[in-house]
Amino acid sequence: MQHTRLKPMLSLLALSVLAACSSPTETPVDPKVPPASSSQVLPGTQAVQNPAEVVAAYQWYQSVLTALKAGDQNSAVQFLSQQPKSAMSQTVRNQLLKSLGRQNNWPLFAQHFNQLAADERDQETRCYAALGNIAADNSLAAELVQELGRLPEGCNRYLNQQAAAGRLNAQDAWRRVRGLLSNNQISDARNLAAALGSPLPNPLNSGGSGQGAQEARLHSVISADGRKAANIGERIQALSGSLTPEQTGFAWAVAGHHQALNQNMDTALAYFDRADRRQLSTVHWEWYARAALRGQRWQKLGDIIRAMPPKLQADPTWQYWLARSLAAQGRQGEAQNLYRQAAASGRNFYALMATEALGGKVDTRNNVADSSRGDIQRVAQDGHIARALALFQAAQGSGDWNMRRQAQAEWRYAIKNYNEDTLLASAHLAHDNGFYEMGILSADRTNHKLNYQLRYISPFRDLTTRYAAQAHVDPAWVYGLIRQESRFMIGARSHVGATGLMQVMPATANEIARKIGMNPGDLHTIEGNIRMGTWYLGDARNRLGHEVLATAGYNAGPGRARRWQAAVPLEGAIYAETIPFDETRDYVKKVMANATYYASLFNEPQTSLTRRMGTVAAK
Ligand code: BLG
Repeated sequence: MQHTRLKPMLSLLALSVLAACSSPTETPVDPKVPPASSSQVLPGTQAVQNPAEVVAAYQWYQSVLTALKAGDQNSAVQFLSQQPKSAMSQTVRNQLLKSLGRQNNWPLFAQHFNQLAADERDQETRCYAALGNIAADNSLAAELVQELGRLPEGCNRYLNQQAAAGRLNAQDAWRRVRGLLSNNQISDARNLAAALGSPLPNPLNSGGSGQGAQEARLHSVISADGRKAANIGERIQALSGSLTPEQTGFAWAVAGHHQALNQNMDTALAYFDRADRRQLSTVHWEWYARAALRGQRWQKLGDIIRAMPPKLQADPTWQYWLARSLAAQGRQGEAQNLYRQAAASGRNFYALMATEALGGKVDTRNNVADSSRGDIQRVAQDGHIARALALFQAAQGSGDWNMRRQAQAEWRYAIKNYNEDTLLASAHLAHDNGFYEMGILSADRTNHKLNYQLRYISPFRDLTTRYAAQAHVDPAWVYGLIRQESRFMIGARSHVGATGLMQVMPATANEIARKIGMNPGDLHTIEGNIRMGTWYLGDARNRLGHEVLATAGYNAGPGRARRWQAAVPLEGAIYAETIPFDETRDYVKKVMANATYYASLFNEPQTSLTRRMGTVAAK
C-alpha cells in the first residue's frame, strides 16, 4: 500500500528539491572563494553492487545478527568473508567480537579485531580487547571510570578487572560506585565495590563499617526517592559525620541537581556550593551554571564556568555565557574574545548568538558553487554510496524503517572520510534522490565550503507556506521546526509514536482534528500532517504569547512550557538554556537557530536570532 503511495510522491519531491537547490539570484556566490573543482572530488573506489545484491546482503545481514544473538558465530564469519566492507560488515564484526569476548575466545577475537580500523571499533569492542589483553588501551579505564551511568557489560567487566588488580584511581572508582547508586544501578555498583575490595552490604541499609558500608548509607540520600525529601539538606548534614568529605560532597551535588531541575535555583546554588567539585559530573556542572544563569548571577556564573573541566569550557554554550558574564561585569575585551571563539564554532545556536553579540548577523550566502553533474556522478559511483541509495530506495518501496536506518548507516559510513567538495556533491546526490536526511547530514558536515540551500532545504513549500499563513505563523519557524523534527522524512515515527514531517502525537492529532474539524487519520498524509502541526504551533503561540514558549510547548506540552516560566520576565535564551528536559532544551535552541537561517534564506525582514529569542514574560 505504502509502495504505491510514496513512490510517485517522492519523484515529484525530488524535482522540487532540485529546483530549490539552485536559485542563483537569492544566493550570490562569494567571489573570494574558488568554486569546487572536480579534481578535488575523490570519493571511495569500492565497486558498485547491483541493488538486488545489496538488498539480498541486507537480508543476510539481518539473519546473521539474529543468529549471533542465538550464539551462532559461523554465519557471521561467513558473511564477513564474502561481503565487501560496509556499515553492515562493521556491525557484524563488532557484534561477533562481543560474542567472542563474552566467551573469552581471545585467539579468534584477535584475528577479527585486527580487521577493524580504530574508528570502526565500538566502545564495548575496545573494552573486550583491553580485557583480553589483545590491545593495550592506556587511557580507556581512566575514561570509563568517569562515567557515572550504565556501561556495556564488557566495559564493566574490564573496569572490575582493573579495580581488582588495583589499577584504577580509587577516588574515581568510588565516585563511579556513587554515581551508579544514584542512578539505581545497584548490581553494577555492587560488582565494582566488591572488585575494589569493600563490598556493599546486602541489603544496602544493613549497616556495617568500611567504605562499602559508607557508600551504602549514602544511597538513602542520593537515590531517586532520597534526593526528593523536603529536608534533604538536613539529612545530608546529619549523615555527614559518618561519611567521607567526598561522599558528602557527592550528595550535595546530587541534591543541587535535583533542586535545579525543579527550578529552585537559589537552593540549588546553595547545595552545589557545598559540593566537592571533584565529585561533580558534567551534568552537575552544567546545572550548577544554569542555576546561576537563571537568576542572572553574572559574577557567580563566571566563577562556575571558569572552574568547569576544560572540555565543558570549550563548549560554545559556556564560552557564550562566560562572555555574557564578563560583559555584564564591564570586561568587554575579554568578552569579545570569547564571543569570537563561540562564533567560530560553526552554525549552532550559540555561534549565531555570539556572532550577533559581536555586531554581525546571520549570513546564508554560499561561498562555493554548486557541484557539477560530473562531481555528483562520481559520488554515485562510490560503491558505499550506491549501497546506501539502493537500500534507501528499497525501503521507500516497502516502508521498512529498519532498512531505512541501515541505508542511513551506510551513508554515514560512505561519507566519513570525504573532503568538503565530495561532501557537497554527496549532499546534492542525496537530495536529488529524495534522501533528505542524509543530504542535510552531508551538507552540515562542511566547515569551510558552505552551501546553505543544501543545509536548509525547503521541500513541500506550497503546503507549508499556505498553512503557515493560515495559522499566522512565520514559515521560517515552521521550516526550522520540521527540519529538527523529521529532517523532512515523510512517515517518520519517533519512539513514543510522534508521526510524520511535524512529528505530531496521535493523541494531539485527535485533539487538533476535533478542534478544527479534520479527520484524525489525516495525520498520516503530508498535507494533513503539515496542517495539523502548523495549526498546533500557531495555537500554542497564541496561547503562550511567544515563539520560544510555543516551541517548547510543541515538544513538551504547553502546560510544561508555562510552568517553566519564571516569576520575573526572562531573556528567551535564558529560558531555553534552563529548560529541565534535555530533549526540549536542545530542541528549542535548534529550532530557533534553524528558523533564523530559513528567515535569511527566505529574505524575511527579521533575521536576528537574539530578537527572535526575545524576552519571555513572567509566569
Ligand atoms: C508532543 C506533543 C504535545 C504533547 C507533548 O508531546 O509531542 N506535540 C505534538 O504532538 C505536536 O502535544 O503535549 S501534551 O499534549 O500536553 O501532553 C508531551 O506529551 C513530538 C512531541 C514528543 C516528541 N516529538 C513533537 O515535538 C517525541 O517524539 N519525542 C521522542 C523522541 S525519541 O524518539 O525518543 O528520540
